[in-house]
Amino acid sequence: MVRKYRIGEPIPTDSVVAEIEITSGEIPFFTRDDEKKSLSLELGDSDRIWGLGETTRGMNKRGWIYISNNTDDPVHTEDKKSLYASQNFLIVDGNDRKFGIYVDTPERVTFDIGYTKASQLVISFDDFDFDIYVVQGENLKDIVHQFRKIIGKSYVPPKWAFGYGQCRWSYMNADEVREVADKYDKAGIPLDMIYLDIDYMERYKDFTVDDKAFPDFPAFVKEMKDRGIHLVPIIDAGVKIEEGYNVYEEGVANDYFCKKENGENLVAAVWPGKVHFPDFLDDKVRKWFGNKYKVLLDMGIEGFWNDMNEPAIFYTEDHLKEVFEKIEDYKGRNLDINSFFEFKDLVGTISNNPEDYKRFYHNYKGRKIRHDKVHNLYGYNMTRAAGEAFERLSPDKPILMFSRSSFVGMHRYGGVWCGDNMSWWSHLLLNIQQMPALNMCGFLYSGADIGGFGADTTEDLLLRWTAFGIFTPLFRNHSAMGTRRQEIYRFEKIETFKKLIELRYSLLPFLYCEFMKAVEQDEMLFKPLRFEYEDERSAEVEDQLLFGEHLMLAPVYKQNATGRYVYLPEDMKMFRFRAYNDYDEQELTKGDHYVKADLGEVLVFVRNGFELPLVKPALRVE
Ligand code: MIG
Repeated sequence: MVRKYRIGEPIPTDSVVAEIEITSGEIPFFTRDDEKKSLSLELGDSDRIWGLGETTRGMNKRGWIYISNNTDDPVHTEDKKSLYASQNFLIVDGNDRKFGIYVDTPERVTFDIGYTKASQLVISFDDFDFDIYVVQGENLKDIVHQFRKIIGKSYVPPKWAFGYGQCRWSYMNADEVREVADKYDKAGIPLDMIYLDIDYMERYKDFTVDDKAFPDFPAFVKEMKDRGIHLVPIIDAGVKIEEGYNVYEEGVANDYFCKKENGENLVAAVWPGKVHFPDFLDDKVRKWFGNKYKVLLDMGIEGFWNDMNEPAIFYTEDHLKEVFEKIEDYKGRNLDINSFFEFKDLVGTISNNPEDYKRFYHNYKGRKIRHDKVHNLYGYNMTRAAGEAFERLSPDKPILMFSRSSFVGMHRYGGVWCGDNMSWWSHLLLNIQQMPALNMCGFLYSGADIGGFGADTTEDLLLRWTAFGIFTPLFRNHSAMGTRRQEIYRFEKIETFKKLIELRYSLLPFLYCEFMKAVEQDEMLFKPLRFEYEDERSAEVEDQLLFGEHLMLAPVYKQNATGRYVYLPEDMKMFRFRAYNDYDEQELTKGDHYVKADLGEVLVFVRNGFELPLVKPALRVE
């Protein structure tokens, strides 16, 4: 059962699709403080909090403070409070009460979950305008199910998007892309996608292709597709300011860009240099921008990833000007320690500066609204623009779409990847822990950069991460420019990698069925153990996952480990895969076990006598 309460006059988000009448009266469970603009709840000692989507730290969110404020921050350490997404759904899981809440507002929301006071959950708001949905159900799974029912069905990508994908920032020209395809084919390793990062564009202009680097792009797309490989280009939020560039010119002529208070288009800078930001919150702008994807669809492209849509801002023209003026002041002055740090801050905080988000406006549902009030909806609406366009432009053929920034509601139009993680062992664990929380909020087609995006990967990390990635719907190896190259054919244990990727393809029909069931039935694909087992031990397991209805996963995520402890909440059969056709099986009893798992071995625990179906792998999903 879901009840909806309203405080103040919330700005709509379109995240909930069900029509639910507002219940009058007090919000149950919480104490409301209008002066402090907060809701608070006393927590019992053993209460656990699940949810909040793509955030830092563990599965049980208790003991930290999370802020919904979509941020382009490439360092996802434990001390961070905001990442790229705002997914304000959480579940309070106590011994005597279990319920979910969804806080529906684009504004900045702070979830202090036993941080300031261990015994309190305090949700505080910048403004005090929001809808809150209180979700009750028979158990944790049912609470998620009830919530998912009101936000609408999750996005389903084309089948080939369940294959393996190789990405790198950046493959600079067609030959580099061909080389990737050749190396995979030569080694006989399955591959369905090669991603194009920003350098395929002409000077980073959306919906253009650099025809020196990629001459006759449609022919190249076809060449690849004939080999069974899909090219998946990136699209950035900012539109380059350049005379003669049609997207820029149409946007200016029709007033499609975000404006400053004085009515001029905001000038910010991102990869293309100076850009304007399309006002994705405006229906007509969404339609216009969405139609632009047709340029690439017409060249044979069938999938995209949307980036920089928090939006990320390197600097705004106005802010930069102010900084230069202040720097003039510092010139010739004796920079004492205080003024030195002021000076350093001045320059150091110019990117993604909160003040800049207060300097431009949207035309949203007929109202002029300052960006910071609806900031969290920007990436969502960029992806919605694409998703709505694909329904018109490609009604019979699904198009792959996933985004970096997100908000609940966007799950109907695309998936997400978890942004700029690092080649750290701790981020493999973070990937494991983020998956169920994303699923709770409707994001099923999701995954993180396998091997880690920033910093240099190692062969063993990439192997362990690939072993986990076998199960994530989005299975993409991606890394940043300047880091160690991490295409798997560059490593010594190429045969081991090959067997892991083959195992993915061998499991594909099963993985796809589990995915589709989760979509159709509004269920989670990945669940914390707690969601199926009532025992106290299960509630504390944060490095194992239930996958679909029948499997439990226990990835190895520590360097130099040749095995790990696994907790079994019931008797299960364990498979230790070295390849789809090379594995041992063992019946294990409920309780703790130390289980060996060497590099290249994948542990799969099967529940209740289920027979795990494997097929002979192929080189392409099709
Ligand atoms: O500021 O396009 O998260 O996947 O490779 C970096 C370059 C911009 C951030 C994305 C990453 C991508 C990179 N982008």
